[in-house]
Amino acid sequence: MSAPVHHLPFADLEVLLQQIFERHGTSAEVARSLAYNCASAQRDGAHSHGVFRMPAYVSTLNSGWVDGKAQPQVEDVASGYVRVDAQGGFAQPALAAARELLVSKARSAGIAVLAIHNSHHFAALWPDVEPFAEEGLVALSVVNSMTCVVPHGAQQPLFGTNPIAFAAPCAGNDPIVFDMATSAIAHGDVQIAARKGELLPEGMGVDSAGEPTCDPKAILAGGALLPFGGHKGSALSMMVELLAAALTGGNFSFEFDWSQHPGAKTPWTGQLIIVIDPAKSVGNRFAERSRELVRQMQAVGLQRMPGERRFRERELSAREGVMVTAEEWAGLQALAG
Ligand code: NDP
Ligand code: PYC
Repeated sequence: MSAPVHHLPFADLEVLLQQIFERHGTSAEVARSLAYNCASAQRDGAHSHGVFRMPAYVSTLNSGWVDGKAQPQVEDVASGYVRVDAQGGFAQPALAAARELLVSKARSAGIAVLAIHNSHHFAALWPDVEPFAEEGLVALSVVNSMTCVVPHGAQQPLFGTNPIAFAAPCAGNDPIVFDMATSAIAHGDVQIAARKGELLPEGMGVDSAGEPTCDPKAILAGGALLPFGGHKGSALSMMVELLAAALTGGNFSFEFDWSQHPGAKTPWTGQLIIVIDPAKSVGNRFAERSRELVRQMQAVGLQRMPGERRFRERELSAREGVMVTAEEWAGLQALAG
């Protein structure tokens, strides 16, 4: 990545991204939701899903593949179940539309499921779960993406990079949050490595002949990724396909055909979110128990919790502004016209 030259206040970056989304055909509401998500990723140093994604959002919108003005349809299907048809739009506005109902169900029933289908998710997943933990709830989410991962023991790609994100409150601390692709590396990081001319560590992917390769360009040119942790990551990726697609009514990662929409990059799949109110089983003790677990992990030598790097980057961004490289800045200006 080239040297950082801009340090922007978060709100300024958010407004710029909002303008770009609206200029390329989204409603103001969708623009706000996506801009907040993308600016948050940049602020937290989650670079594979920060402003790096903007050209692909724009080419997707211009291709007509996604409806940037979709109005999600929320359905109250059972005491602990909410279903949303995102109407071919983005997943984040669908979550926003259902959020209040989801939380009230989780608080009354103790657990609630949000099943989103007919949706496009092209972002980091932690922004979808972290706010629940900030309200004292536990949240788990999965989303499937686009075929580029070879199931363990198979010869061809089938699964998406299929991330899993989890968030839980922790007394006196930032929430405990992890968010990880079930592939050995996120597709976004492969693109970044290819652009920088860097090699990947071994065990991440194969070339178009199915041979192991460390060359990100070979992976992108007809090759594929591998699941993390062999058969274990592969089983989790399969679970994500089942929960995010089969259960929600969305597409599996291999079921959509975007070939008639050159420039389309956003996977048209589904997303599942499960929200649990820990107060139903342990009163107000859950966050204290979380804290105790962290304490014990640190006592045995743990130096870094998942999520900790992001929270540190967030603090730095609050002090110094959100870092955007010269190249990224020029790209954003061009997209903003
Ligand atoms: P990483 O491998 O970078 O990180 C995974 C998790 O592990 C993070 O919570 C991270 O915390 C934590 N972590 C990393 N290193 C350490 C360490 N040394 N010790 C303890 N914890 C650590 O993420 P991925 O590359 O797998 O995924 C990147 C992003 O891509 C995710 O946000 C994911 O949602 C997104 N993605 C989105 C897809 C979609 O379809 N929308 C598809 C695939 C991926 P920290 O954040 O603090 O670094
Ligand atoms: O980085 O693997 C990825 C990804 C897929 C869809 C959005 N991000």
